[in-house]
Amino acid sequence: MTVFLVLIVIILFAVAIWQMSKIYALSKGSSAEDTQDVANGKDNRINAKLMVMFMVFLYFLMFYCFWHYSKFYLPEASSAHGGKYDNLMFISIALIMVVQVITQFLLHFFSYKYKGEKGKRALFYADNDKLEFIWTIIPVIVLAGLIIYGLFTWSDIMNFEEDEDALVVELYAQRFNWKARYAGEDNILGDANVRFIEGVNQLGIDPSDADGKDDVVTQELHLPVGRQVIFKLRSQDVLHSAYMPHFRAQMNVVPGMITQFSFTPTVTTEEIRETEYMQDKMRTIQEIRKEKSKELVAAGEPALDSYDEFDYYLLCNKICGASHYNMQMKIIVESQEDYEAWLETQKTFEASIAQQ
Ligand SMILES: [Cu+2]
Repeated sequence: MTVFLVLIVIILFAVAIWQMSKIYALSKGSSAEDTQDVANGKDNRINAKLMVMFMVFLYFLMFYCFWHYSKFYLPEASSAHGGKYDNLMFISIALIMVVQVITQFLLHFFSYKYKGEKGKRALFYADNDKLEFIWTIIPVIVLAGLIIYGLFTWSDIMNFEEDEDALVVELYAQRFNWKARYAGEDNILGDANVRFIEGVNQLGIDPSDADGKDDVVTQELHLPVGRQVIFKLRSQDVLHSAYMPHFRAQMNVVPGMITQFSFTPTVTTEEIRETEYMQDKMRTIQEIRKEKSKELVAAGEPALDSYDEFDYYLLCNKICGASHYNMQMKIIVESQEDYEAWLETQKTFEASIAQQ
């Protein structure tokens, strides 16, 4: 690979030198007859046609990408704010798309229409205030509108109001896993510091802080549907990023500080499994895995495990080291009752310290 890159650099360098020498020769002012470097009518016609072909290629590429990659779209958001986020994204893309289709056409079609021809001279046209005003004011209004709309959406999502019954959960990032800490009966997370990390106390909860005694540390993230969750994010080592794509949520996890994000889950794990989108997706994945298993078995290796049910996941979205790709935690959205029943089965911090 390195050899290949070095070769490309050398070739590009040689081309640059060659082109520069040509420019130098042209600048010496040799007469038009004794040089073949001045474009003639045929060259101009070829270049004009190439411009149009390039435009067609770009349009084709655009449609192909939409058609081919649209199957990778995320399903409808599973959080209350997700729809606003998706709207902003959709409007921005639609706008960019319309503008680029028009400007690409103008750029390439004009290069074709006004190609160099013998005897054709450019019209000297100094300026036109009205035209300049129009093509300045329209982008100003459209862009300002888009930016203001984006800012409102951002502050709507980020500057949330705390519901009275909001659930406080800490997400703790470590190379290369996540842990969740529930605040317990009092709904207050106990103080924590990296200096308290010892034995089972992997999150460094302050043993002398009464608020921390009923805290519950878990390996899975269970969320009650329809209830606001406030995430407090902490990292033990390097920069991580808590990414929950189905809930349209992402927040950096920064060592030495607590960041936060809040959303209200609206679709349970059971419900999203039932959707047509997810059923289709699972069928496709199973087919791919079946093919892959056949290949593996043919090569004398064990087949892949079966993969039957979709689950939400919390992923790390900052490259934090060798096993970054596998840094994930299962999220289960369920009814308030199921959530409480599950939490009952988990040990409090006090109990796990006593057991140690
Ligand atoms: Cu990470």
